[in-house]
Amino acid sequence: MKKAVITLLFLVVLGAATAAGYRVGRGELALPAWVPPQVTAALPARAVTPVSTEALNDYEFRLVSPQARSGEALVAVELVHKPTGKPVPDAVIFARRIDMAPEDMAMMTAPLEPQPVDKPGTYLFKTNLAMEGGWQVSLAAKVPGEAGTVQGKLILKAVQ
Ligand SMILES: [Cu+2]
Repeated sequence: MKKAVITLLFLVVLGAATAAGYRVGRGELALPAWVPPQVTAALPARAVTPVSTEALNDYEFRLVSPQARSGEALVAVELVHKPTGKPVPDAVIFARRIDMAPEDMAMMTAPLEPQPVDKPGTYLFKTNLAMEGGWQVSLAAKVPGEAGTVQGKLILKAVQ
């Protein structure tokens, strides 16, 4: 009778220890500070959710119009999620540049100032295209819910 109680107790403790070990392995349970570092080092590395950069190939910047009037101009860009064809609102464009790289004049730049726009997924910029010809719009953005960066290089033609 007494032996049966001890066996049962042993099984309960073993079960609890196994469950705790499983949770430590999954990173759900932190090890207490008194566990020696050798033990901590021997444990397998916790599974880290891989950061997918591939997903960002699903996004694309597109010029609403491939041409603009030279001089002061508004440039409208749409950010599209290609698999669904849907515009992507609320992207944070953290880098932007416009220059005449297509005409071998990469040093010739212009302002590219974000403007308010009421169409979700469309991003509007004010610029001044001092010269007719090809201009390259370079953009880098963060998309809500995505870890990586969306980049775009778009060719805009300034016409008279
Ligand atoms: Cu130029």
